[in-house]
Amino acid sequence: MTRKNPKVEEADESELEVTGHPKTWAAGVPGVYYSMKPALEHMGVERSRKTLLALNQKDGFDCMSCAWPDPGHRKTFEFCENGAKAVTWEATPVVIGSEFWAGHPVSELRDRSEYWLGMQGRLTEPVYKPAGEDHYRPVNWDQAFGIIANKLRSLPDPNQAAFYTSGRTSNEAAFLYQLFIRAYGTNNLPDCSNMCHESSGWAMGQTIGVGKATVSYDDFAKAELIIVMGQNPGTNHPRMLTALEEAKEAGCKIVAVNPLPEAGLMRYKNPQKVKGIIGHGTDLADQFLQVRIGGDMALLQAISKRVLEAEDAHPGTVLDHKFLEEHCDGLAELRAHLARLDDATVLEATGLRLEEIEELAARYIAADRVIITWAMGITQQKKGVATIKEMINLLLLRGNMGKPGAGASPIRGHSNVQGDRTMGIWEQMPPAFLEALGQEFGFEPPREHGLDAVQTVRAMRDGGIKVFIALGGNFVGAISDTHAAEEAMEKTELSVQISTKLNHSHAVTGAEALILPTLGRTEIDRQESGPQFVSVEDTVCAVHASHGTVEPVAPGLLSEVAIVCRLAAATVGGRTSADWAGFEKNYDLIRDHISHVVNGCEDYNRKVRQDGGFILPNGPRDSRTFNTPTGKAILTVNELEHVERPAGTLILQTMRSHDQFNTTIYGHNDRYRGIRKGREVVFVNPADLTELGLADGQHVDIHGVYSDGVDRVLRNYRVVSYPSARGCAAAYYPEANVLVPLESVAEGSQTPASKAVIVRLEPVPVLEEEPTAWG
Ligand SMILES: Nc1nc2c(c(=O)[nH]1)N[C@H]1C(S)=C(S)[C@@H](COP(=O)(O)OP(=O)(O)OC[C@H]3O[C@@H](n4cnc5c(=O)[nH]c(N)nc54)[C@H](O)[C@@H]3O)O[C@H]1N2
Ligand SMILES: Nc1nc2c(c(=O)[nH]1)N[C@H]1C(S)=C(S)[C@@H](COP(=O)(O)OP(=O)(O)OC[C@H]3O[C@@H](n4cnc5c(=O)[nH]c(N)nc54)[C@H](O)[C@@H]3O)O[C@H]1N2
Ligand SMILES: [Mo]
Repeated sequence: MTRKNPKVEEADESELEVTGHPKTWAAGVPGVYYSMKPALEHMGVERSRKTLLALNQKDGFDCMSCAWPDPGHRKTFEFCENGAKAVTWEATPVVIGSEFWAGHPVSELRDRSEYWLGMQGRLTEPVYKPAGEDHYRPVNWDQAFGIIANKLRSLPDPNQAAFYTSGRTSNEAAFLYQLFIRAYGTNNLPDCSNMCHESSGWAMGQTIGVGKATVSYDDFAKAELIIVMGQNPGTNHPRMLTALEEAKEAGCKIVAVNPLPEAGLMRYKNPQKVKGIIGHGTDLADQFLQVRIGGDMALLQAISKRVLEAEDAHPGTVLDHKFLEEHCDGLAELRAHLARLDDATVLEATGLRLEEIEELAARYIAADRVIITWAMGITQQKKGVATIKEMINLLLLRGNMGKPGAGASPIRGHSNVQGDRTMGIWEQMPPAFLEALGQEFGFEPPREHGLDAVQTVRAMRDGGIKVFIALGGNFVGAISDTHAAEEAMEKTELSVQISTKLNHSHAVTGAEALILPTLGRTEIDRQESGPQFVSVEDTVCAVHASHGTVEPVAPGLLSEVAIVCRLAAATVGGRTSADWAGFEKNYDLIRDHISHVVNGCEDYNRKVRQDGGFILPNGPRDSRTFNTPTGKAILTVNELEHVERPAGTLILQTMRSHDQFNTTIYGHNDRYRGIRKGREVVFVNPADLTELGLADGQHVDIHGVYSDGVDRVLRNYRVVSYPSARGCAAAYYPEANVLVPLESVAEGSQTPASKAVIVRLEPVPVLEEEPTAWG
C-alpha cells in the first residue's frame, strides 16, 4: 500500500496568476469538491473513507487542522476543506524510503521549499546525522535513544537543553514529556503557543485569572453580538462559520474588524445546507471595520469610552453596576484614563471614520450578550497584551462574562495547543502544579522559570543551549528572523526532531542531528494492552478522546507516547517513580496520574470516555470567580500606542494562505484572495501603490526597516493591488519570517510581532532568476 513519491515539482513563480479580487464568499460546493480531490487522488477510496468519515466523529479522531470545538450534536461529515487537506497530508501512503538519505545531503534539503519537503511523504525510520557529515543515515531506535540520552546526561547543567512542543501533541504525550523534562532538571519548555496565543494567556491571566476562553460552544448561538477581531475563520477555522451562521439565524449581529475583507466573514455558503449550495449564501458580517494594523487597541478604548459616556448621559442604564461592584476592581482609574482619550488619535491609529466607531459602540450598548473572538491579528502585535486587556475592559463594563451568550474567546490555532498547556507544557508553570507533579512522582521539579521560544533562540545564539529537542512542529521555520534562528540552531551540539514529515527544521541542525518518525493522529496506535486512544482539549476547554482509524503508514513507527517513554527511561529512568515501560503499554496509567496532578482532570479515564468528553472548570465562565490577587476581575489602564509608519514605508502583516497549515504548504493557491500558482506576492492597497510610484504586477524587494541595522530582505516579490487598509501590506508566512526581527515582540508575552513589520518596497528592474531568500 505504501508508495514513494518519485518527483515533486517546485512552484515556478513565473506561472503566478492573480485575479486580483478577494472572493466574497467561502466554502460552498467548490470547497467540498476541493476537499475531496486530493484525498481521493492520493489515498484511494478505502483510506479516504476511513479518515475523512472518521474526522471529528464520536469514535474517530480529532481534526488536527484547528482547535474549533465540535458541536454537541455532531453531524456526520462536519469537516471542512482545510481539515480534509490536513488529514490527506498526514494519511498519505507516500513514504520516504531508506535510500532517500544517501541521495539527498542535508545541504540540499536546506535549500528545498517547505512544499517540496512535505511532499516527499511520511518519515518511517529514525535517521542520524553524525557531526561533520552532510547526510542523515538510518539507525535503529535503541541507537537513537542512546545517542540522545548520553548527550543529555553529559551536559554539566540541564538548563543547557531546551525542549520544544508543537500543539498537535496529545495530552498523554505532553504530560509525559513535561514530566521527563522536569525530572531531567529544567523548565526550558518553549512551545508554539509562545508564538501564537501567549498574549491572550498573559492578558487574561492578569485580568480575570484564567488564560482560556470564558465561553462554551453553545454560547455562540445565544449571543446578540459577536465581534471577530484579527482572525480569518474562512481559511483557518472554517467550521466556526457554521456556528456564526447559526448565531446569525437566531438574530445575532456579527462585526468583523480586520485590515482585509476576508472571505467567509463577508459572505458564507454552508455546504451542509441545501440553501447554501443553491442560494447566494449568508452575509455574515453586519458591519466590517477595516482597521489599520495595530489599531485595535485604540478602537477598543474608543468604544469603552463611549460606553462610559452613554452611562453618564443615562445614569444606571448602561453599565452593569451590580457586576462591577461585586466582581471588578479598577473602574474609577479606567474612567479617568479614558476621559483623556482624544478622537484625533483614535482616527489616526484606526484609519476608521468616527461614524463607524459610533456604530459599533451603539451595537455594543444595545446588545445584552456579547462575545469577542480573536486570533493572530491581535496577539502578534507589540501591544497585543494591552489590546486584549482592552477587550476584557469592554466586556466587563457591561457584565459580558460568566453569563450565557457572552464572554472572551481567543480562538486557538493548533488542535491541542491548549491541552498541552493544561498538561504542563509551559516554561512558567505555577508552583502548585510543580508541587503536585513532584509529589505524584517522588522528585523535586526545578522551580526557576525556563526559556520561551524567542529566549531559546537567543540562548542558542549565545552558546547557552547545547541540545534542542522538538516534539513536533518546525521551530526554525516558524520562529521569527529565519536567518538568525538558523544560525542559532547551527550552534547547538545536538538537535532532535520528532516528526511525521520533513520540514526546514530537519535541514538546519546542530552538529549532530536525529529525526525520530512518529505516528500521526489518524493512525491506529496499538500497544501491548491493545489499541490506545489519546485525548485533546479544544478552544472552549472541552476535553475528548481521539482514536486513530487507519493502519500506520509503516510498521516500525512509534507513537509519541512510546518515544517519550523510551527517551525518558534511557535518560532519567529511576530518578522518579514513573513507570515509563508501563505507560507505553497502557495509556490509562498515564491518565490516572493526570487525574492526580492536573486541576479539573480528576477521574480523567472515566470522564474522557464519556460521550463528547467533558468540560474543564473555568472560574469566570462558571461562577464569575476570578483567580486574581484580589479575587476580582481587574479593569486595567493601558497607555495607548499604535504602530508608527515612517514616510515611504508600509506596515506588513505575515499571514496564512488558504493552502497551508502554518509552515506546511499544501499547494500554491490562495483561492479566496485570487492567487494561483505562487506565494511570492505582496498585497498592497492601490492608493499606497500610487503614492509609492509602484504598480500592480511589478516585482519588488521587500526590505525590513528596523533599528538594529540588519538588512532583512525578501527578493523579487510580485506586487498585488489589493483592498487592504491604507498603509497596510500583507505577505505569506513562513517565507516572510526572514523580515521579522527576533527582538520585535509583544510586550509581556514575548510573542514575535509578526503582524506588524515595517517595510520598504524597492522595485526590481527586470525579472531576476535569483531564488528568494527562502529558496
Ligand atoms: N487551514 C489552516 N488552519 C489553521 C492554520 C493554518 O495555517 N491553516 N493555523 C492554525 C493556527 S496555529 C492558528 S494560530 C490559527 C491562525 O488563525 P488566524 O489568526 O485567522 O490566521 P492568520 O492567517 O495569521 O490571520 C490573521 C488575521 O488577522 C488579520 N489582521 C492582521 N493584522 C491585524 C490587526 O492589526 N488588526 C486586526 N483586527 N486584524 C489583523 C489578518 O488580515 C488576518 O485576517 O489558525 C489555525 N488553523
Ligand atoms: N511570521 C509569522 N510567524 C509565525 C506565525 C505567523 O502568523 N506569522 N504564526 C505562529 C503560530 S500561530 C504558530 S502556532 C507557529 C507554528 O509553529 P509549529 O507548530 O512549530 O509549526 P507547524 O508548521 O505547525 O509544524 C509542522 C510540522 O509538525 C510536524 N507534525 C505534524 N503532525 C505531527 C504529529 O502528529 N506529531 C509530531 N510529532 N509532529 C507532527 C510535521 O513534521 C510538520 O512539518 O508559527 C508561528 N510563526
Ligand atoms: Mo498558532
